Amino acid sequence: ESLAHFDTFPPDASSIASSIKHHAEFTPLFSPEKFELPKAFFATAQSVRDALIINWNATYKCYERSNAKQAYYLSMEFLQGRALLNAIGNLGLTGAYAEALNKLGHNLEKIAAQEPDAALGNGGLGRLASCFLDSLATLNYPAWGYGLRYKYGLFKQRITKDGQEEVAEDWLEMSNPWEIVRNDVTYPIKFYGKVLTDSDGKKHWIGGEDIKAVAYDVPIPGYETRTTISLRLWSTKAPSGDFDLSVFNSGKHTQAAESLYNAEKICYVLYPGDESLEGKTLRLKQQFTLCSASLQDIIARFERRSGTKVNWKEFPEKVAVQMNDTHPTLCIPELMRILMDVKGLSWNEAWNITQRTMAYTNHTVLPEALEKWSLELMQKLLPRHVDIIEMIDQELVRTIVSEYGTADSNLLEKKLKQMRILENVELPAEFSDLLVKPKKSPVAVSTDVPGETEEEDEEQIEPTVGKSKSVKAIQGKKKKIPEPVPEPPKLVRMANLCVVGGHAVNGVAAIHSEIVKDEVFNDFFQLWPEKFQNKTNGVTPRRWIHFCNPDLSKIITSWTGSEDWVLNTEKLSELRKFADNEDLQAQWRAAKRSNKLKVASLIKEKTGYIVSPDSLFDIQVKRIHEYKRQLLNILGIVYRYKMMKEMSASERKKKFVPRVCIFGGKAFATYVQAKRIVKFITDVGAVVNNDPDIGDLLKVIFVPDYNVSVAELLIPASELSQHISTAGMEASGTSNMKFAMNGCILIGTLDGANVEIRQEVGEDNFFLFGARANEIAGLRKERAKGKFVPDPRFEEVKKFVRSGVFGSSSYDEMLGSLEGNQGFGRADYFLVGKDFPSYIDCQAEVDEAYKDQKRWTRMSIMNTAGSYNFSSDRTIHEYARDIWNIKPVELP
Ligand code: DL6
Repeated sequence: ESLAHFDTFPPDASSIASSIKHHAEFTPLFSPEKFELPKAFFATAQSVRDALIINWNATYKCYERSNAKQAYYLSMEFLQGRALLNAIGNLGLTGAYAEALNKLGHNLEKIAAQEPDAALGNGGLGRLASCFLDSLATLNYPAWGYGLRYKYGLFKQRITKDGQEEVAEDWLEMSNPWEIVRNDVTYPIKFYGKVLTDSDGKKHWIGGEDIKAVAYDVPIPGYETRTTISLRLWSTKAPSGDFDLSVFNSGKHTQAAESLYNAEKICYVLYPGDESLEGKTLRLKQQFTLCSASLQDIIARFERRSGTKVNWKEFPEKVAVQMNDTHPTLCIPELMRILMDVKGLSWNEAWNITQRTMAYTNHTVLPEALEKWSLELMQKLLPRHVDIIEMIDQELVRTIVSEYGTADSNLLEKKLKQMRILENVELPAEFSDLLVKPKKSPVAVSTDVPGETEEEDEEQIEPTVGKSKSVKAIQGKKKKIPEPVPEPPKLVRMANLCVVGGHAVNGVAAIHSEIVKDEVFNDFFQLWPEKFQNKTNGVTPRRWIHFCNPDLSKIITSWTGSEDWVLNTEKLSELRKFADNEDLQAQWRAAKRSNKLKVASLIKEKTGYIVSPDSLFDIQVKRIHEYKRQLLNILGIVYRYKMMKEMSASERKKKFVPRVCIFGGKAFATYVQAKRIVKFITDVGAVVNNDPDIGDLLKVIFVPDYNVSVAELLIPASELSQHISTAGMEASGTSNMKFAMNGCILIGTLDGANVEIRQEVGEDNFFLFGARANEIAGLRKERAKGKFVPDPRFEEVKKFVRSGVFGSSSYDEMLGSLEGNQGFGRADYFLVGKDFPSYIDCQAEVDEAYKDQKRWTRMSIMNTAGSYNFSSDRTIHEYARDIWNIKPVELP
């Protein structure tokens, strides 16, 4: 094996120092005369990459030889964050790198801070994918991640007096030291064109637009193992020869480069705005690029490893593909297409292989994530895939008809309506007589008032992220003027296709998986109960305790007797027996305080506010969304502030503990209501933080540009964290797991993984409030009937806001969504008003508990101890055993 520029391997500090010096000199990224921070970061990263490549090559070689079954995790999002400290931590080289950098006049922490976050994801779903990669490598599972290499990651968030502003995140500006472009790994990707059938009935997809996908590989090292797996990210290019030199020379420069731009723009941004047809087309092209390039790559590997005799039936014994939500659904028709049209298999053979290979994870019950694509658009862009999808739909119709018979045509109609992959599309001819057809009047007219029927109400009010339309849609009832009803759009339901085309469907927390079975896919569950599973999410304890909270990590190691807990988190539960030990408690509090000091400096640097490290640090960080209810949190804070103002100084000191309420999170650029909430939080902060009556008793901070690196600072410093979604709406949450691991106590509803966390950490160590998931539908109905009597404290708070305390800004639209009686739509879909009283009562209990620091520290220790089950290692073992059927392969 080559040792790159190291004298020894694993390298010692002096060998590392010479490797860093080598890269500073020979990696041509910066001017030669300087060795300042950016250059030192790059040279360090290049040196770490050398170490990773040594293990990476060994891993490739070993997998090629063993030809074991591999899992492929396909995701449009990977939220990797920074790689440097994680990589040297996993390699066990942190001390050696710190020493080497000291020798060279640098400091590891400062060098690490130079790295931009790789933010190729939005939030939980993308970060989960990254945690899974860490666990897959650590546990020696043969696996690959596949995604897209977006030029611009998730936008940078600026907070101004007008609220959130989005700025492009040019994370590749200085190049990316971790990636290796594989110019020899490229695949053709086709769009548009037409399908021809030859005399043998074989289909040929021809013409159209051709581009190529190029592989960029990022090494993913496991912890305390040599296994280093790959995250392969696709970038897009025009095929060589597409630059039209004669057109360029004739002066039409833009036109000459048009096809280059058309190909490259596919990977420009994560989540291009999709209000326009162009935006939708681009997003569909992204999804298809991911699916097609990854499958061609997987198939090429399968064929190469099969040698001269390829047995396609064995494909599912060598390949497991996990679709991370519905975004990679096109894998199903694409695998069918390749197997039939390129490899010559029959429909039945291809379908059998596809179903046994594919599996789907559902991450949300919100309708916007159950993607539906316009059939018309898909037909234009991917005509052969639509043929295949239509065939799958027909087969499904046959199955439904044979399952439910034709005797009860109402039942059959209902089942077909709910289960078909194609929506608003006529039944295939052979079935068209089965159902009674509605008589068509020449001009169909609607006399419905939007929002009048239960069903429509639900549809209308659920805000669709990224669609400012949702706000308009809830503005008041229209008059009863008959309107011509346009033909409903023909759609492809991607989630239904996933359920039909795969062998496993899983939710991401116990309660969520039950909702998936009982509600979202109930019809499918009745038909194929064996497909449905739960895989409660997890997070990697390496990044989320060991590396981000070294002080706590040392304490855990010393009280559990070894560092074993990093790989076997069950060991964390041993802390329970020391929860009341005074020495442990003192060390525990000291670690928390030192983490709080770091956050206090971060807050000062980012916002200018000064906060006291002796206050309770109360944190809510996540995407801004109405169902996550940042509005409940901030209205609770406003209530606290109002009470404080009404009390004497001594009364308020007695009643309340000093708190720093920290928010962080990004609102989707076109999600108007979420942006209003961001602005409101900063407006409240501007008043409260400058109120001399209040001082340190209450501070409200919005940390701008929340990302993985900010989370790594905030979570270790947290004492209370908020997971307060309307019950039944948060699929799992994963930050709740990270907070609990770091000894933070959760306040939350019985939603997502909160339910399981509360069971594990103990009811006494969790602040529970709010309506339960099974009550929500009933409460909404009651609310709609005007039966809800709001708590007077909720009314007072809204009145207080409207009185102008927080500025002249009108908060009518924001507050109107909680009332529904002012032309802003139906009342309080997310039940903020309903849960408000139990929330503020629960917050009062938090104050009481915090006053007793012994009790609080005990609760904190019990949270870390009870978090052992939420390691992504546990989750990955379950996927490997129950869905992928893969086994670890240890490197020699
Ligand atoms: O499973 C990861 C994560 C969950 O923890 C969150 O509860 C859930 O909201 C999130 N889902 C999405 C769905 N987006 N889409 N599509 O991000 O997944």
